[in-house]
Amino acid sequence: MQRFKIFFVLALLMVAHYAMAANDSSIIPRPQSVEKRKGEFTILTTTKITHYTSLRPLAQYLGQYLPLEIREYNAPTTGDIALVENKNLSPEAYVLDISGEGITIEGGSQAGVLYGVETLLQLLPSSVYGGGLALPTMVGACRVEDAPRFEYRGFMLDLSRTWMEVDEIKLFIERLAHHKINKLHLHLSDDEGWRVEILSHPELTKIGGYRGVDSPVAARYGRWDEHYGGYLTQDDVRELVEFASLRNIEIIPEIDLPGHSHNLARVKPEVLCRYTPDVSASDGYDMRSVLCVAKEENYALLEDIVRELAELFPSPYIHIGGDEVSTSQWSRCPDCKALMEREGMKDVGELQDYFTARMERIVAKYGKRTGVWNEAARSGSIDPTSLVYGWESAKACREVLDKGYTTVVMPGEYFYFDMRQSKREEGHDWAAIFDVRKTIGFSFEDFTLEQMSRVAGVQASFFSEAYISRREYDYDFLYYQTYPRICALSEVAWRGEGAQWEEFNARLLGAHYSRMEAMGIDYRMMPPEVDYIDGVLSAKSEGNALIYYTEVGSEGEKLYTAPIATDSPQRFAFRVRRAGAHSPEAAVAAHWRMLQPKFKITSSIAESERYTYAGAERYGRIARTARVGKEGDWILYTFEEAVKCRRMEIYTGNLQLPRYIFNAGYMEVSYDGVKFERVCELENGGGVIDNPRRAIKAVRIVCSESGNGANFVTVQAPKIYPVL
Ligand code: TNX
Repeated sequence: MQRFKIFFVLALLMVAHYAMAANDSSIIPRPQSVEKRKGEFTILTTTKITHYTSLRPLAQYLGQYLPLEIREYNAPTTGDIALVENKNLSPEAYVLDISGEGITIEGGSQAGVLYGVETLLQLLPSSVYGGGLALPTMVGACRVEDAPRFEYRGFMLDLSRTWMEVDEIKLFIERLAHHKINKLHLHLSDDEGWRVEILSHPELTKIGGYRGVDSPVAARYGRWDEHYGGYLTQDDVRELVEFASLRNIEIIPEIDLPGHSHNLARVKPEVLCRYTPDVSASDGYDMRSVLCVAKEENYALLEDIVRELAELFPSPYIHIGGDEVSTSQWSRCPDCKALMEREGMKDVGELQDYFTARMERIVAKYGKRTGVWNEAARSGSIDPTSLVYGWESAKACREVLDKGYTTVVMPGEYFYFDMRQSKREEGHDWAAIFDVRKTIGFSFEDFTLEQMSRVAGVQASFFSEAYISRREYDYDFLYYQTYPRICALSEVAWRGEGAQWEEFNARLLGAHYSRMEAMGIDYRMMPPEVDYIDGVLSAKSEGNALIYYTEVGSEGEKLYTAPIATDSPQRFAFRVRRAGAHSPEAAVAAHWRMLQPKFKITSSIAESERYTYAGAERYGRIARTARVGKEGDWILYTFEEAVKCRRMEIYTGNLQLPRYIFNAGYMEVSYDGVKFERVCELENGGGVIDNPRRAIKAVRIVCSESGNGANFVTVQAPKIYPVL
């Protein structure tokens, strides 16, 4: 019996060993060099973590994952995991040495040691991330020598549009650290919310931290029926800064100026340009969102803000925004015009340079440098020490690099993770529709050596206006959008180049999906491949993940176990699931077919001259009303011939983005064009009729709440799903 037990344990250990051997080629980001060696080290419950005095916090960090005794390092001893600083290495470089005798992690600084620790965690069974690692465990002998290509490896979170609780931000930071990201850019102000407490102006957060209902800040995206928001107190900021710093993540605060300042202007209307706005189409709502650059009081206010931010955030940078600044307000403002004359400016656009220069001086006064979005650097006249964030395109990045600016490369088409990942998923599409394959394919090959010498690094972002309305408090969507795209970001930022998709995907499937699962990340998976051949419908998934399917007209999801013989393949849709992760649906093309019957729009609101209702009637472009909706307003869709369908959706607002909508109201259906019956309340500006009992002749949506924070309503063509 005893012998059998020993055999069993040995067999288990061998299995563990082979599983591990697979792991060391699946590290993300891939280290510069991994040298495999013979043998392995066994981590026992009695193994100790020893550390240089200065590395105690890091030893404790490792201790959260590997609950071992922690001791100061004295001299090399066998059997320990030693954390050592080695000043011969560059600060973020590390050497991870695993032999039969023990594990040594040498780093050029605390940061380097952290990255050695992160790599070690990836070499262990993935359960280490969930705190569920059973000891003893073995790790194969090897020597990893590694250092990042870029000193800036960032991620941006937009807390303004969608608020996140401090504990959730911490969790997000922890997961970034596992991917060796070292900057967290916090977008702390925008039109929709002010998210950092400024003690000298508490109203910025007391009022500007919330929107909707009785707030002067009208909600523009979702959650109109709720006093929505939150903000970071200065104590929260200090806590986050400390938490992030242990994980080698620098937090860079951004206050987006002088555009994107609608929120600030609702709290302090005096920051706006001095002219009477035309509010006739907006139910009295003043929509101006750009600060007046001619008012001295504005610079005094901004100095108060900068002074406090400079004290709160140790980062050498304060990002002052500078994107998407409309000059229409400045060109109507007598003070701005007078300023232009005084300064001899010919073009109203020069006022942005003037503003940036003033802000640079303020920021410099408090010992910091400015970060700006690429538009602010276009003229080439801003401070040469500014850090420019190239977001519009790779070309825009190269342009600012050519002007001599140090640039963070983050073109939207690769790194904006608010972009939808395939045609029918949620999210923006202005930059591109892309998934992780595109991000991992990023390459600097179009950048010259000269340009490369000024690339600070790479960043990705999650802007959150499309997120707020549908998914607030639902962090799953945040992770679905950002992972595994962040894994690809990590690779590009650490190595300075992407990877072949097949090779990278093998790392994801081989180990990283499991790691993410243990971390608690509900990432997005690749959809299954669906085939319909000779009357048989089949689906195949990557890595043999379980496939589930739905069938139109039957409830719930079923596990797919074998190909389905059917004459109606269009009735089925498949998706992959694995722990909390899932893929979008996949189906044969006919599943997605939509009807486009002829219809007419009539409304109690006149149509916009430019975007007429006829545009939507042709299923072409979206149409607009000439003013915002008021209580009792309606829009009526009448079909030339009654439409038989399985589902009809009618939305106001932009496609994929509930902005410019009927804030609240209800939807009515008519089967004869005369009698209407109520079907539902509007949600996010629209309503849905599922399985109508007869052919639909007309649908009416009725507004029950005036205003939407804009001066028009967007009218879309109906979405009509055929009976399948
Ligand atoms: C552009 S990125 C913006 C943001 C939006 C984002 C949506 C940038 C500097 N401006 O205001 O949220 O697109 O993808």
